[in-house]
Amino acid sequence: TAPIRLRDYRRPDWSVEAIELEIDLGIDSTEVTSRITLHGDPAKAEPLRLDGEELELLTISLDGRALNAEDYRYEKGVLEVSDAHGGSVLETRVRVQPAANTTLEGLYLSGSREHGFLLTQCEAEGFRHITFFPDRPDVLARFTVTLRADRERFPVLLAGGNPAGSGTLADGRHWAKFVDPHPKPCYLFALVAGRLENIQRDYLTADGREVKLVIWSEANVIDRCHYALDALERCMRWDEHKYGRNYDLDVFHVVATHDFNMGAMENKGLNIFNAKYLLADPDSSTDEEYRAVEAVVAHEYFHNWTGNRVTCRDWFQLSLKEGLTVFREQQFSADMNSLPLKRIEDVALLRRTQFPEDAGPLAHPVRPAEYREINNFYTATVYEKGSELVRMIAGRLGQEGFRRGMDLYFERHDGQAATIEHFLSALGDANRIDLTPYLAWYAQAGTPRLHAKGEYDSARREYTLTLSQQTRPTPGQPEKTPLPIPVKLSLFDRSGTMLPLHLQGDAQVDGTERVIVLDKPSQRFVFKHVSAPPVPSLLRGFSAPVVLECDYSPEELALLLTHDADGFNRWEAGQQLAMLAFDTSHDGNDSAACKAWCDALAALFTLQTIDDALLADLLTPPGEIEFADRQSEVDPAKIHAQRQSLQHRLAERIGVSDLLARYRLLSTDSHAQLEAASQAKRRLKRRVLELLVLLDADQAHELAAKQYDSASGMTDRLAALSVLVRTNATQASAALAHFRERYADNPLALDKWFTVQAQVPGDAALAIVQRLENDPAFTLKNPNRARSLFGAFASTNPSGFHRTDGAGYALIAERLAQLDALNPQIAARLATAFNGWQRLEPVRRSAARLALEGLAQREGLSPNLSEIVSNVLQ
Ligand code: HT7
Ligand code: ZN
Repeated sequence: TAPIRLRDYRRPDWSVEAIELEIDLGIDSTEVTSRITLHGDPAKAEPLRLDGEELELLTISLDGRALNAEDYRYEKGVLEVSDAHGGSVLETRVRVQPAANTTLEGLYLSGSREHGFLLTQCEAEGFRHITFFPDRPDVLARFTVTLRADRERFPVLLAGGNPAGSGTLADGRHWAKFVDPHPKPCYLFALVAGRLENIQRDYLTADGREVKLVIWSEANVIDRCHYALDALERCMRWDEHKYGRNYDLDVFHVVATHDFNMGAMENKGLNIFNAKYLLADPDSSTDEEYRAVEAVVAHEYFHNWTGNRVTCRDWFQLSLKEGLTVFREQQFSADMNSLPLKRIEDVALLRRTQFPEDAGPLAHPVRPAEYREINNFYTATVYEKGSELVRMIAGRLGQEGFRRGMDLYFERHDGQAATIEHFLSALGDANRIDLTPYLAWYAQAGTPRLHAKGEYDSARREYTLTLSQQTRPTPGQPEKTPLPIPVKLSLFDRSGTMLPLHLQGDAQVDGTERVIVLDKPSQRFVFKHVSAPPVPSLLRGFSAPVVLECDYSPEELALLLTHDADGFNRWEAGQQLAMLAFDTSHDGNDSAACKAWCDALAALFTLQTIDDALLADLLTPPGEIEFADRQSEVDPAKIHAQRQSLQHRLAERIGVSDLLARYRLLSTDSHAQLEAASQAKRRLKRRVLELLVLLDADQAHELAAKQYDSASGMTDRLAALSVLVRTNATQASAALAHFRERYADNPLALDKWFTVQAQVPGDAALAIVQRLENDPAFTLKNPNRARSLFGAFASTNPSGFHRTDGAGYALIAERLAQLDALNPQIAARLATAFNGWQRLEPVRRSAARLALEGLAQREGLSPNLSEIVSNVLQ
């Protein structure tokens, strides 16, 4: 298929003022009657063309007149109708088959035929699987929806908008009607029908609206929805306070399902969540999962303004809603928890997922110029890098300026389908600043390298910082332009004190931290009155999504690791130092960097003045994927071994007795509590155990087994299980068997059981995965379960997946083909695990190529999987 291009965008010839849907729900067969009131000028317009995929057309009429075969044509996903004009009402009746739909797009069944429920997923182009419509985000219509179904089988009927009546029908059936007063694109349509329980709460918005907040789930898990309801209330208040945004309907429904392709969906008034991001309880959720629930609830809620009230003109603008909403969620989570810890978590995620994407064959701009399958563009680049772009711009405007800009954005574009240009214009106009130079960030793929070189002139007491930037070519973009890169910085003296900054050209001293902007290939910045060679702390808080290259000495990095007041940069100095240690330690010889890293961390460990959670993060070197990202020829087994040896050095330097003493101290806490201090203790305790096992496996295994048995919450239990399983302890099998039985009826917990085993490092992993895929609880049909095993293996276990014999690749290629026949979206996403294969060492590289080429040649691959496989192979 030909790609769809941004530059070919045309306004729609036809729009839809209103749509009335009447849906007769059944598991095997559902009939959808749609009446759309058209708006358009047929004199100028192309004939009316509506999208519709695999719909069984039962009847069709225009302005009350049944159409004959010559009046319309339905083929290849398009319904063309000849005689429509502005004001025409087109009525169609179609049949769809929810139970047979394994793609989890459109209308489908979650759970079993007997007990499951029906639901929809329409973003990006799922509505065309339900009825005929111009399935594009710039067609906004008023939705009226009537649902009809058997009352016994489907006692709960929900759709987006406000409730507008319900009643009884003959033959045990009933109906419910919903009217959405806010025009919306069809990707925000949703319905849910089945046997569901709820918890609810009244909420009064700041502008005086009484809203019912209702969370729905299957009966057996409704008790695990309370945390999400609390989180929802928190984020609603926060959005009122921080952005002046109020909720705008009388009800807000949220529904949990175990069968979902992504994390959650922001359908207007009826959010639908992957249960993984809605359910939480201490017995089966880790601290990290609690935070994820809070974050995803907030993300979806924030979409009500950034995505729903102001939506996207076309799917190229996806980051307009996603990048901005990720940013808003990151701000919220930082406010609710800890700013530096959240920043560390987000930057680590960016480096693990987005940097490799930007450095390989799948690289694309935050606003792609073309796509074949839009579902393949819900990427780390659009989401995470997109958020970093908003953060840079927000930093440029300052807190008040950004709020002013956002207010203007909402004022100008409420009820519209907007573009990234609209967003930048509103932010810029509100602050009289030209933000158009930032558009280049949206258009250019690849991670810029920021090179920094400092020179000290003792005679003039000047420090000159030369910054330069370079972005490597990416597919289809051989040439790169310089971007505006805001660099937040401070200078430290050798005792670790921050220096006042006298930047040449500035009228006066500007504190001890400031932002300088590099917007040329190279620029010099001169700092005056500097009495001794300083240590620069650059890119503080990760002020731009770039790779910083700076020739720091180990001592300089150790100084920042010990003294930097910016928690993020402190962690960053440790990461850079660990990288240096990794690069310079060979054959068991400790380099100066390795020594400096271990010494600095051991000192911080002993001091006990640092927050437990931050200390846990400081004690964690970059992950294997991050190490691989810096190498031109990658040997994942070697990287794993080298990283292990680095951690071994650190453990030795701290010493068994200090580690043990700290472990015992941390074990005295009551572990089921959610308070930040308790969470921090659990995080550090896990890290200490992971270091201890490198020094004294037997003793650590005993402690882990005890921790597993006595754990009062999932965080401690899973940490212990993971240490036992990954280090092949004799106690592992008993713990695994216990876990398997204890959580037999809890799919989310069981997913963790699959994952922890799929992450066993090295060649042992493959046989484990092969055994587990034959477990009766394993199924490819459920995305969470498929991800918990194959996703964990292929995307998070490099030393397990990348075997020299290619058996990991062969297995995944085979399963991709099977998965593709069921659910192309999930198959395509899993296939991105092959990203970066071109940089593997030659033996693995040819094995990976063989597997990919074999997959590419298979008949009948979906457009989703074909696009990823062919792009990865480039
Ligand atoms: N906006 C939502 C995207 C989404 C999605 C996209 C493609 C296929 C299935 C999907 N489910 C949800 C999620 C979000 O970013 O909030
Ligand atoms: Zn989103």
